[in-house]
Amino acid sequence: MIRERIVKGFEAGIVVPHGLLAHGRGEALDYILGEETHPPALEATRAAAALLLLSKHPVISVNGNTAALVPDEVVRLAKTLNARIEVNLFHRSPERIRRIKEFLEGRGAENVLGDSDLVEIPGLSSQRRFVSRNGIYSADTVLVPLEDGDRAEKLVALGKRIVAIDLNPLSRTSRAATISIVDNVVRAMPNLCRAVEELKGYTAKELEEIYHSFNNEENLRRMIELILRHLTRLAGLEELP
Ligand code: PTJ
Repeated sequence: MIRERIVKGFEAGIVVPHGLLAHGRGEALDYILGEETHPPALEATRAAAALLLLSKHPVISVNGNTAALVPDEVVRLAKTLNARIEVNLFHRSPERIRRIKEFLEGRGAENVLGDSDLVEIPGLSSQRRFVSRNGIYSADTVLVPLEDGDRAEKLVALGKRIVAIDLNPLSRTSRAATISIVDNVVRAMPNLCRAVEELKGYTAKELEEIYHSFNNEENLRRMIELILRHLTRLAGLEELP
């Protein structure tokens, strides 16, 4: 069913061919993780929810794969957080931006950004450098599901906090992000929606505590350890200590 969503997105001109390749890489990594959400990913999700609720100007960055896989969760999260949605593409074309925008608006999204009043992120060569002045450019926190490495690093250098959703705990995005949720976007986004809805009534002090008790480096280390353990079990080798 998930693969069908990506293929339909490709046929509708939302997903690029490179997005199909990226999805295949994601499937392989998800298989190695046992196709389930692990405790470190849930902890990262909770910390991400706290950070997003503490943010004054959170923005959800959407690419082709994210739009095809989790459009309803993007809209639900934006509404709960009162966050802006911005279409930001690696393989940018005005036609794709328009299609993705219309697709999300058809699912209930309002004022989707990404096609006008654009400014450039300094030092970034990819097409992702074009961001909306009222969106990613002025955001304090940006949610970047399924990202290629460069932009996350540049946004962090600009002082923004980044929440990444990426099945690869070794990717540049996962390493550069403030919080990385190592999980499939199709599980991580509903979990993130639920976590935000649950934490919405918490005080700023309680949210700060959740956010500050999170350590991204340590969380990624635990995810790598989980992969090792899973493969060790599959190979029938002796359990790791
Ligand atoms: O729509 P565009 O033009 O912005 O292009 C989007 C893609 C995804 C093609 C572009 O950003 C790209 O090339 O990304 P990368 O460098 O392939 O990185 C994508 C990352 O997402 C990889 O680390 C994949 O393992 C991971 N990934 C793939 N599918 C999923 C995933 N992570 C979470 N959930 C998935 N379903």
